[in-house]
Formats: sequence, C-alpha cells, structure tokens
Amino acid sequence: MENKVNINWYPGHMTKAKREMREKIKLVDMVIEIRDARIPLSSINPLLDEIIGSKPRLIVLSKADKAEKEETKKWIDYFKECGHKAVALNLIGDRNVAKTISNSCLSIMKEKIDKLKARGLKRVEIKAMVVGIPNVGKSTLINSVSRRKIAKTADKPGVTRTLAWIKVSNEVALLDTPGVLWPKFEDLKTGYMLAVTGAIRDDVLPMQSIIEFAVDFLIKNHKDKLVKRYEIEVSDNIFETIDKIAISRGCIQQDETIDYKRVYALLLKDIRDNQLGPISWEKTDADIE
Ligand SMILES: Nc1nc2c(ncn2[C@@H]2O[C@H](COP(=O)(O)OP(=O)(O)OP(=O)(O)O)[C@@H](O)[C@H]2O)c(=O)[nH]1
Ligand SMILES: [Mg+2]
Repeated sequence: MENKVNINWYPGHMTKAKREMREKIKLVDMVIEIRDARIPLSSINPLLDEIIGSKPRLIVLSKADKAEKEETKKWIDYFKECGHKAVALNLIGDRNVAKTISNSCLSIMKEKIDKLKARGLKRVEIKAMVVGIPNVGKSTLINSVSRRKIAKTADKPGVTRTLAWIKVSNEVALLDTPGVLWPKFEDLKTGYMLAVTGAIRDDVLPMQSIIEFAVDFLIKNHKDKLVKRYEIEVSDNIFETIDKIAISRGCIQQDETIDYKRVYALLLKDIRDNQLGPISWEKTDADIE
C-alpha cells in the first residue's frame, strides 16, 4: 500500500488562517493547545510551532474519557520530557476544568508573574488563547470554563468584532474565539487516525480503508472489545471480522449480500461514540522513534 500521501484537503485558505492566527497570538501571553488524548501526535498541526513562536504553551489532552488512562499518563510524561506541560481532561464530564486550566497556566507562567510582582505589579492577569484542530473540543473547553454557553455573536461583514475575554479565574483569562488549525498528514496512518476519531470529514479518505485500518488495529490490540461488543468470535482476518460484525448486526442487503456501507457506518459510529470502551489509537512506545 502506498503510505505517502500528499492530500491538500483542508477547505479554505491556509495562508489567511495562518495570518489571522499570528495576529491573534500577539494579544496573548500563552497558548492552550488542545490535542485529542487518543491521538496526541496525529492531532497536531505541524506549523503551530512556527505560528506561536516562543510563546509558552499548555497542552490539553481532550476526550481523556475516550482514551486509555495508562496510555494517557505515558503521553503526559512524554510531553514533560519534551519540555511541555500537559494535562488530560474530559471536557464535558470533569468538574475541575477551569481550576486545572487556571493552575496549569499559572505554573507555566510562574517566572513571568513573579518578575512582574517583584516590580510592584499587584494584580497580574495571564491571557491565553485556545487553539486546535477541528472537533478537538475548543468550544467545549471555552464553554466549560465560562460555565455558560457563549452566545454566538453575529459576524457582520465589515464590522470589527470587539475582543471578549473569558475569566477562567482571577488570574487567567481566555480569548473567546479559538484558533482553528488544520490537521496535516503525509502518511496514511495519521489520516486514518484523524478519520477514526472524527477530526476530518469522512469523505477525505476511502471509507473502506479507514475501516480496514481500524479493524486491523482492534484485532491486534483490543480483540476482547470486538468480541464483547459484537458477540462474535474474532480471528486475525480483517475481512472475516468485518463480515462477522455485519452478520451479527444484520447489515445484510435484500439479495443477502453484506451491506458494507451500513456496517462501515455502524463501526465508525461505535468507535467515535466510545461504544467499544476507551481506546488509545496512538501509543507512546509505538510512535516514538
Ligand atoms: N467525550 C468527550 N467529548 C468531548 C470532549 N470535548 C469535546 N467533546 C465533544 O466533541 C465534539 C466537538 O467539540 P467542540 O468543542 O465543538 O470542538 P471544536 O474544537 O470547537 O470544533 P470546531 O469548532 O469544529 O473546530 C462535541 O460533540 C463535544 O461534545 C471530551 O473531553 N470528551
Ligand atoms: Mg468550535
């Protein structure tokens, strides 16, 4: 299989997005970069380093409820070794999102805060901006720390929107509009992982290949989960397993052949909805070279 691809699939203008992001980043002291806890390397934008320059960053591994706890811990240690502070959160379930974010930002900015305080500044407010690839949880994080749904203000053309800041705590504020980064992938595996977790549209890569990648991974790493969910015996054969799932779930067409479209959709939905249980699709030991 060809494993190098060069898909320039992301809609919109990357140059414009990059320029806008650079402008917004000037307004903040640090960046909160959200990545998907299930795929902490694939859910990045390789240009982020270039865009944020030397601004400090906090990595938030979102959807931690959908990833394996032990793996997530290893990822946090991995990032620490790389010099980055990372925290894992379930942005819709955890009650301490604001506190965790605030404390982490303060610890990252400690040196700067201490310096300002030494110069006599009484109240220091850290300004941060949330960035991340589509669907990773940017709006959820912002809504969660603001403890209310932020009304979407009508973006009228030609009218400059005033910047709004959301208080996370007395010392930390977030810019209310997050920066959207496009994911980028040159190898198919990264593309499949982005598809499986719902970060890219389903039509970017062939559905059959996404499912074959997913089932192959599940057979190798989580056979028990397939057995339990679909009440089937699972061999090492990808195609046989897909057929068994289809039969078990009644994905059969009128002419009694397998309805692949339906079984693919069913499998993808189950995976994204966490119906098989938490799965870390990217593991530290497999991905660090
Ligand atoms: N289970 C789980 N779901 C989450 C978590 N964070 C976000 N979600 C869900 O993921 C989906 C996408 O979240 P959003 O906050 O809209 O993502 P976004 O980054 O703002 O997406 P775009 O605006 O499209 O770029 C929503 O259905 C959220 O409910 C999490 O920590 N755990
Ligand atoms: Mg959003």
